[in-house]
Amino acid sequence: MPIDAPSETHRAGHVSNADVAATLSLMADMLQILEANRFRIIAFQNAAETVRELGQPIHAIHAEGNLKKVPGIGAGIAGLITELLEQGSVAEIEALKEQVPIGVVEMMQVPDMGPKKARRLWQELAITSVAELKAAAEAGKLRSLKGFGEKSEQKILKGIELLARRGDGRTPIGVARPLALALIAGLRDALPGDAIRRIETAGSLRRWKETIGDLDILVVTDRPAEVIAAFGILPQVDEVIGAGETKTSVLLANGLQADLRAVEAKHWGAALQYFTGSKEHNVEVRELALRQGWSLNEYGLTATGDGAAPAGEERFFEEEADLYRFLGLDCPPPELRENRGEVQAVRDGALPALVSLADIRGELHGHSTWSDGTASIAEMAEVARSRGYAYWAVCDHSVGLGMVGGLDAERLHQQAAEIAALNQQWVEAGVDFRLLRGIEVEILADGSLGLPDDALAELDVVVASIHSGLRQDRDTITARCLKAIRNPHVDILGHATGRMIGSRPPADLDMEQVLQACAETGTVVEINAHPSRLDVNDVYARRAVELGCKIAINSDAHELSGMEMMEYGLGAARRAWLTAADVVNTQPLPAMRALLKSS
Ligand code: DGT
Ligand code: CA
Ligand code: CA
Ligand code: ZN
Repeated sequence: MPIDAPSETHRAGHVSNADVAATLSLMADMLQILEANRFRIIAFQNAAETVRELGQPIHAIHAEGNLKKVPGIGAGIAGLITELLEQGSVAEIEALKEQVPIGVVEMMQVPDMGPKKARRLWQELAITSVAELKAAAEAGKLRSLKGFGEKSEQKILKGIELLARRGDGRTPIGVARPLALALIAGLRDALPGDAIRRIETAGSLRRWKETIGDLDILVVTDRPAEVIAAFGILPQVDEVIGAGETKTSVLLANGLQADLRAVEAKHWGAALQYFTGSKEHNVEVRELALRQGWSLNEYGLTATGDGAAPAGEERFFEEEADLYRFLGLDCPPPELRENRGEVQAVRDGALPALVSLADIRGELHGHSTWSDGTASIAEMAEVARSRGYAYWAVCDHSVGLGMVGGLDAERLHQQAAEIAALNQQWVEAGVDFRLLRGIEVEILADGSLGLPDDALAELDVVVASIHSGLRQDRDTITARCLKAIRNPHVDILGHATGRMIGSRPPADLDMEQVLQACAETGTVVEINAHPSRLDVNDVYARRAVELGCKIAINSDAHELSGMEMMEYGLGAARRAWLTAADVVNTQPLPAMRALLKSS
């Protein structure tokens, strides 16, 4: 927060969505430790998640008087957010901080700790921080507490170590997904062919969230003991932290936890539904079920007696879709299950037909050895063709990007000759594939571009992006970006925020202004599919389309395997509710070209 905040309203503008979400989460945590009303706790948890993923600045929503219209934010929480935005703090939270030491809240982050244990350690042993907890466990002081023993002391120490090792505790999907697929393949290899009847990932991975807390794998087997034993000795597994008859939890070498659950075939539908989540989605579905007289859990439905079926009667589902159908709902794609309106849509039969890999006809951003790529244009084109694409835009870096030997106007001309020769071959051979001439032009510190307009004017596709000066202040970097968007030759805004998941925060852009400018000028917004970028993210992509923008999903490939990252971009696009019509590179070449601003 700036020290020289000029006015109350300006200062309020600097309370970010992340700040508000963190405050709401803190509130939920403190209420949990104080054993407050469960529904109040859930309300704060849900509101925190909603705010964290909002596509618009919350202070803008507040300024328009629309806080209470945000789904999941009731009058009470809206009042609290208002207080935070206007005063910079919330009286109720300040009062709670007097009651619960902040260190006790932090203790809840230790795996397996939870509010109940944290409360007891605080109340009964006067432990008020993670550091004190560690010291007490090392000194063997926890075992004096009823229900705690030497084993739980070791577990807590292990948990504290893990907490330090894994930072915020979440793993980028680009790391987690290959690990999950390797675990599943390894398990299949290790067991006789008929041991595993079904196996699938659930949880956030199945929903294609950009970061993964832990892996959830479900399996149908007649031999759970064998499967659980085999899972624990897979090469990726570092340590088994819990094994029961139908469930085991392991830690992988990188600190990621994986939970494997064996379920019966008749429970598969309900189990997959339950463990796919999200928790927020499940809460809504459970409520719908209850209204029809059924209580829903991970095994199936049980009649409450309030509906047509007699109390206690059970229903099981081999398929997830059967469960939804029984409740009169369409089965929502996992990517939508975030309680962002999908429950209403499945009730109304109004689910969108989400874009999928089969819709993708080409890519509009990728690199070759002409800049920092590792493969030639011809080699990259071969991969694009083998993926069934009809076009691939050669978009190497322009000059203006310090470290890379970027292209100037002269080298761009030389490159044009190589591209024309390749295209000529395909024309002659009657092959329906074309390379497009493009550039990834650098948006310089002042918003001018790395190449002059006349050089850009010759090209089929211009992607403009920022690679340096990402820490400019909000007004400067927003103005810089807007200037590039307003250039008539710029077709696509590349990886807009510049974030690297888990290592570099997004630039402090006013994304609402940026996306509005894209909509006004017809500039396509990129979802950069690389799993460490996923930029723009799902929330901004959805907002972009709401504002009238088109989207391009590009893998930004720098090597032959780079185009395989497309699936992560599709995950983000699907989480953004995008259909093929929202995405320019689902169109055949002439139609795609017509959608570009410079066409
Ligand atoms: P993560 O692991 O933090 O990336 O996120 P998830 O969604 O994979 O969450 P996780 O692993 O804690 O649980 C997997 C799913 O199990 C979750 O999405 C929904 C379901 N689930 C877990 N705990 C609860 C719960 O307390 N209530 C309900 N309704 N569902 C739950
Ligand atoms: Ca999980
Ligand atoms: Ca889990
Ligand atoms: Zn690039």
